Amino acid sequence: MLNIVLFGPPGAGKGTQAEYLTREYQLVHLSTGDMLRSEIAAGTPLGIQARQKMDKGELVPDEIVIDIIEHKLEAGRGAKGFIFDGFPRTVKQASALDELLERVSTPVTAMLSLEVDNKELIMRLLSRGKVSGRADDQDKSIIENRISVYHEKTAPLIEYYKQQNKYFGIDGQGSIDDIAARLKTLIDPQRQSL
Ligand code: B4P
Repeated sequence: MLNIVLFGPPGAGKGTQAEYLTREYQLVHLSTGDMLRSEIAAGTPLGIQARQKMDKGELVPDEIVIDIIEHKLEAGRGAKGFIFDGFPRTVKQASALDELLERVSTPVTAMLSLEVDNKELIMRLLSRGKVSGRADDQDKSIIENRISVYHEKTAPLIEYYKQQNKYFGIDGQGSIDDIAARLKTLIDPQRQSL
């Protein structure tokens, strides 16, 4: 199986590029952000709990997202592989993912980290906020909090995957097509060696 962790700060282009990779390699796209927003839209107890965190730019508790991913992995049995978009975001989530994948005898193939400078991230998110209606994209101080949460809790995963020889950094600035081509150049050799 081809299992890609698509990584990067908020607004790096994870969701955008995941759509392309899902089509290109016929993978199952698992976006924890999208899943949590569906729970919010449905008004479930989980959604109400998640919203309190997301609207402030904080991470949703590990237990909640790990549980969601576990169910989705079970539902995706028989897939060619998965794109993990926005998951894992903490070391606890990363080790839970390793354990969950071990159960189905398939590891993470590669962690692809989109690198974008803060000024560009803020600009992209504020501009998405004008059309998305997402509360976490409309306020500069919430966006800045998301970026600092990324540096504090999520960026340490770069070291986690470096230790497994699975980390690949990619320039996440430029046109969406150019970045997709950069990702493909990295993924194709990984895929051939599976
Ligand atoms: P997510 O839904 O994962 O979203 P994101 O970090 O905002 O951004 P993403 O990186 O996918 O956006 P994209 O660049 O595609 O998370 C939202 C919240 O959910 C988190 O803050 C957290 O509270 C919670 N959450 C989610 N997963 C969690 C987890 N595992 N644990 C705990 N909490 C979790 O898009 C950004 C914009 O940039 C778009 O408008 C896009 O069109 C534009 N763009 C993309 N590429 C571009 C390019 N090359 N040039 C110009 N613009 C570009």
